[in-house]
Amino acid sequence: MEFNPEFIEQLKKAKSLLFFTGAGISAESGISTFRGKDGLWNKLKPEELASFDAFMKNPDLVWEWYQYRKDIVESTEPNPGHFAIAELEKYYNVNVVTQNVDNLHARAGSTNIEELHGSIVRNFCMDCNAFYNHQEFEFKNKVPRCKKCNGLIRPDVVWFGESLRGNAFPNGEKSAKQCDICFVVGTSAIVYPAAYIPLTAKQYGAYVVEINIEPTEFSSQANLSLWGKSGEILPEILSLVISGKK
Ligand code: BV8
Ligand code: ZN
Repeated sequence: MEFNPEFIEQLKKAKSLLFFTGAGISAESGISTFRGKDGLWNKLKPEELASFDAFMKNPDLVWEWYQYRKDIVESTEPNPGHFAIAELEKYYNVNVVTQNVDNLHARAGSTNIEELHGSIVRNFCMDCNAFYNHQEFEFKNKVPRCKKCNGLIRPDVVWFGESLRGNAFPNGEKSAKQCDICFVVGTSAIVYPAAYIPLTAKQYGAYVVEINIEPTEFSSQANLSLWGKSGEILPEILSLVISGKK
């Protein structure tokens, strides 16, 4: 891929990069996206399963769905897109702010990661907040109970209508305000408040680069859109940097 001179110039003078990622960066790892043609949300409406009410109405069904997704996630590997971002830490101060719950950025070796919507490999008790991480539970289709208080155990993901937990969003905002280049990778950027992150980066003067296989609602906000698969484009950007054209 030929990169435009302005982008190469921006890469040369940049010190800190922000990668705001969505399901598209994990598509090449075999994890289906949400809104793509075989997307998760084509088969069912988000609020039907990814919401607190759905869990209260039928905890076993919601638990089984997350165990099914967790098994897929654990049987896949990060792809060259994830690895390129981790590798760029050798040349820049890199922050990853992701909507993905698949833990693949961490498995690829990225160190500064904010998981805005949590992680599918972590679980906690809804009553006493005891954590149950990376554990195999007896039944995949029966919601487990807390050993301490017998409360329901749920996946540590943010459901629709729930506010984001911990400092992931404020930390993400901070990185957005400080970055020189903000890469918006594999996301339709329509879920809020996550989608405020790249808008904040733009507002604070970052050079915004979208990487997607097709235009999105965010495309008009980007300084540059690179059309194609993130698992192919990100390694090319890495080799551009390594080949000293930095
Ligand atoms: C909340 C975890 C506060 C669970 C997820 C303001 C305006 C409008 C609506 C709202 C608003 N504020 C709040 C809302 C409601 C809602 C919302 O935003 N709804 C949307 C649908 C309009 N937001 C919330 O509910 C949030 N909470 O606001 O709470 C509050 C609290 C109390 C009372 C009032 C307010 C919580 C939202 C978090 C929900 N949890 N995930 C789980 O995973 O099960 S969201 C989930 O869906 C993902 O995390 C992600 O965020 C989103 C999916 O989006 P993408 O990742 O972008 O995936 P998508 O498939 O859409 O796109 C993939 C892209 O990749 C495509 O563009 C495709 O072309 C591209 N692609 C594909 N292959 C490749 C590729 N690109 C490159 N390479 C490839 N190979
Ligand atoms: Zn408990």
